[in-house]
Amino acid sequence: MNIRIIGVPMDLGADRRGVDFGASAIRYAGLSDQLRRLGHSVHDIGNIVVPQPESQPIGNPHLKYLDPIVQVAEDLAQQVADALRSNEFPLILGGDHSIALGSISGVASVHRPLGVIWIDAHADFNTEETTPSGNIHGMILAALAGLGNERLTHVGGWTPKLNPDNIVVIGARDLDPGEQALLRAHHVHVFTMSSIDQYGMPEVLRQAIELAGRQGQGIHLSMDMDSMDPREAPGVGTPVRGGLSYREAHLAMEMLADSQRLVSMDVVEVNSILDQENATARLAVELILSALGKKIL
Ligand code: Z70
Ligand code: MN
Ligand code: MN
Ligand code: MN
Repeated sequence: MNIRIIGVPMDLGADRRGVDFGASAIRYAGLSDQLRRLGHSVHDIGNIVVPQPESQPIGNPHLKYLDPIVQVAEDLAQQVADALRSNEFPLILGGDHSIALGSISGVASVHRPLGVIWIDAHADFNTEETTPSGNIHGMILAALAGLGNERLTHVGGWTPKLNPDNIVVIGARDLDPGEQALLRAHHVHVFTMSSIDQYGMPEVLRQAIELAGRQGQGIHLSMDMDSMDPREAPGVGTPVRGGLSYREAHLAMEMLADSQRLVSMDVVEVNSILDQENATARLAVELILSALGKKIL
């Protein structure tokens, strides 16, 4: 496979500074070399330009840094669509989760309909009405489903990018009240940590691949590293106890690789200021390798 790596040093969508180093930290952990060792060809185009928060007005407190976030999303969407048209698999390194607005808008402009598997402690399904924080990284999945502020929903000039029936959230354990109501109203498939404990990761992934790819379409994987248990991934902006184990996450990646349905992937929320000896970035590399075909035997 030909892989195009796109870094997005974005931290305008979240409160904690430090996720903007995530892409560098993942590269430093040896991503390209190890992908090449797996037999892939790797084309790293470097980082997209993202404005620094200090240089930007916050704007509407319910939609903090809306203007620059939308601007980066437009730019990233073009880059991702260009990669796909050049027969390259887009691997996007965050940055906070607001970058998925651009990555998924770009993928969905080429692969329509598109399924999404969103592995996250959160569902990122708030709107400007329900957000408790005003942080746009908590609104991205809703925006891709066509809900919320028009500037967020209309990246690339069209909406919606996703049908909620092809959206699957895995690992959720921290949802806001208004967000829960929206997830229910729009019938998003959510496998909480309780579902994973009850049915086990193999059954959850089997159903997730079936639901996200019901019409035989491609699947985008959006991997928020805060889905992991904080013991495995201390370097995230919002650690939430009771997350995925190392083995559950690897199994999920391996089952996605086996499904041969992945068309693109992003890895977000690695916060290298809060990390311990780059452990979270190194874990991100291991998970990427499993998702892109690394086998034990
Ligand atoms: C909360 C909000 C969030 C990630 C935190 C948190 C959202 N639901 N997402 N960390 N990745 O502010 O909307
Ligand atoms: Mn936040
Ligand atoms: Mn997220
Ligand atoms: Mn999260």
